[in-house]
Amino acid sequence: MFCFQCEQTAHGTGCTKKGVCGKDADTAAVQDLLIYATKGLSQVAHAAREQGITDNAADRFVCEGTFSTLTNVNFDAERFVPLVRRAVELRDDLKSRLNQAAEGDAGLWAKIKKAVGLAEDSAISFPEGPATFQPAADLEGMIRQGHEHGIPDDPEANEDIKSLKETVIYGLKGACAYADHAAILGQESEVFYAEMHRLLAATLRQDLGLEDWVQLTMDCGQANMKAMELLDAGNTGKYGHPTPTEVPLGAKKGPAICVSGHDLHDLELLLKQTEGQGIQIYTHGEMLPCHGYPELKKYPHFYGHFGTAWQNQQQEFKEFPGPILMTTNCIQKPREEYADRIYTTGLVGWPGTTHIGADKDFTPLIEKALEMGGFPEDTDNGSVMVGFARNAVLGVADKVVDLVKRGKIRHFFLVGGCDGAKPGRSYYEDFVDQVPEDCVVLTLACGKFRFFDKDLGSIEGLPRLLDVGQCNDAFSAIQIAVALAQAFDCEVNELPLSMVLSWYEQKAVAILLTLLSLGIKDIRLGPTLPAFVSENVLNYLVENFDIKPISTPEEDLKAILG
Ligand code: FS2
Ligand code: SF4
Repeated sequence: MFCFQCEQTAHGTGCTKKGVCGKDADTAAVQDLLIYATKGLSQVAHAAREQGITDNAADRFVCEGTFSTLTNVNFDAERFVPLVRRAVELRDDLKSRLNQAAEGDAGLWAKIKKAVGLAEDSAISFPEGPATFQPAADLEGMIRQGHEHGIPDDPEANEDIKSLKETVIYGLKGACAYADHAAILGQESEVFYAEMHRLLAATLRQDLGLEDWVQLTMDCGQANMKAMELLDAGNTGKYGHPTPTEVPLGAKKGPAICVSGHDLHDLELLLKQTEGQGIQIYTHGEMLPCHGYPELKKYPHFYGHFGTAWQNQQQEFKEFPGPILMTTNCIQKPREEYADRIYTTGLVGWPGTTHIGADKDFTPLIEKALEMGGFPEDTDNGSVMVGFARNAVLGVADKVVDLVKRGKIRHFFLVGGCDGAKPGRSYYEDFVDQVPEDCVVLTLACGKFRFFDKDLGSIEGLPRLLDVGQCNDAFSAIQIAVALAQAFDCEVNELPLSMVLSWYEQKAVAILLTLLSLGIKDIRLGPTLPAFVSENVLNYLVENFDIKPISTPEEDLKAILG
């Protein structure tokens, strides 16, 4: 196996025997095979779209398939077998529709060849490879095939093009994850699907140069902006705009269920199914911001938040006296102490763990919660505030602008992103500790758990620590920045705002590409830089976007506040 898609990759270069995340070589191989098959599907889907032939099942499938291969989502090799088969089935269906269309249009194949980068006089219709590949009959066979289609399958290619291709693939994985969540909430976009297929199909082309790849990387950032916008519309359209909300960190006596991941729809279904049963629902990790949504917080048994970031779950879940539902990443290998009460749903998987299927019948969790009895007594562990997404912050925009103009707020810092286990990540907590009192910290994603329960006080009633939401709420943070730039009649890059970001998995890659595609400069990124970024690509980013690795909180604050 070879995988270097996330920040904790072995030795900072690549996992080769087993993933640091727990992914084994067999699962890595079938994930690689699924990506390979999905590229073939997108190659055909892109060509078909150019001729006005679309297939929503193929669109949705590419989102789900790529999302399944994100870090810490699905570790169950068996679950990839039907996915690989489905990719090929959808691909062949689109091919036969193209064949039918060509019967009445003699010039059609010339157009199709152009769309997939083949010469007009080519003897074949699609390049050999994933557009023609046939899957093996069983998992063992697919694992063998997967070993042939891993990442370094292009030894002749230019290092920088390889680097940008992988960047686009990882960015797309993140964007597809958001698009999948959005589609579940009824928000889809032809514009996004067209870009998704075009970009994935482009990763198979041999005729594109470095400049093309730089552009495709920016296009990927824009596609992710669209995906985050769709998800924002899905979340706020269905559950209302988040409002500032106090969330208890303690416990209420009685049966309890803990929900982790990112999926608001799963949470809503669970809240409905547990109504009136005396069970309290707790969020974990990236589900914390759900407490701010009016249509979720209206449930009286949606109680509080348990634990911190995903990488602490093996310690923390042992202590939770009830079942745990994983709706998306980030799942880690369940420890024996709680292996019989952790459940997966949606695209998440861990071998041997009970999976709640598409019927979303949470009865096994409800029965488990009632059987276990939950917390023996009420406990008070303080609280945190959530719900400072764009609507809430822009609702007090006049006040914010006034505070800046009067010199009461000197600077804004967006400190957030994905968390991880490396010790160097204490930088973010130390950074927030040292932010001067006349500055405001906006935060989002699971990186916030390094400092989410700190009391930073307020500036004339405006809290100094504002939780914007989940990682996808980077969309909200961008809207806040754009609105502030309008209020100050300046560019976003001229605002007294600095972004100090942490990355871990591919959603963070997608968000970074979005920020770059919007022209945002001077981002500080840590704890280390991605292994898949080549030296020349890094130099390009530094020269054109002034992107910087984090140094120390002291030095970075001094440099920013000058
Ligand atoms: Fe955190 Fe994990 Fe949110 Fe990432 S809970 S690292 O998937 O998407 O961010
Ligand atoms: Fe390694 Fe990350 Fe890939 Fe897991 S997802 S195998 S930790 S690079």
